[in-house]
Amino acid sequence: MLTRIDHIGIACHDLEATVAFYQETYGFGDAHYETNQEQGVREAMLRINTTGDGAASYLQLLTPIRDDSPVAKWLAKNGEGVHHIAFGTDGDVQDEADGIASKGVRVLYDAPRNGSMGSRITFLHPKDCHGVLTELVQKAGTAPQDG
Ligand code: CMX
Ligand code: CO
Repeated sequence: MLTRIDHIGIACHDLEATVAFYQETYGFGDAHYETNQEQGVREAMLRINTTGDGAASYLQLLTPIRDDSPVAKWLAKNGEGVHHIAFGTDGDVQDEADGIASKGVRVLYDAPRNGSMGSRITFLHPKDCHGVLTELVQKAGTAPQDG
């Protein structure tokens, strides 16, 4: 089941300045910084609230580290702004993706890839989701093999 808004992904040019904006304007706390080579981004996760499924909701601020990354392409076309939304699963993310694919929505990856903070992620094509790039997230520690 999809049980939370895991995060909202926001593309930006200057990661530190954008983090500072969210902290100084809204009072959000420390950011978790990470580079995801495969996705071609450096990112900062700002936790907004915990959720009823034992996880949390975040803002994911993203800046590209390569010109050919999806976020670089999107920024060049659209400028800064909301890039994607991410729903969190309470179980196996591939099972969720398979269920959604069976309804005719294109899943972008054959198998889940690495996301923020040890999570496993996949994406749904925005053209099949009314214009919204949609990510599915299984947080670290919820894989069946992790108990
Ligand atoms: N939201 C909504 N629509 C989007 C979009 C987005 N983020 N990105 C692209 N599109 C639309 C474009 O506007 C375009 O529409 P039109 O044909 O009507 O102009 C269409 O999709 C094709 O766009 P494109 O610029 O040619 O881009 P690509 O097809 O090369 O790539 C996508 C699009 C979704 C397949 C690619 O961005 C992707 O693989 N995304 C998943 C990975 C990702 O985004 N990683 C970064 C985040 C990492 C993380 O969250 O951890
Ligand atoms: Co994301």
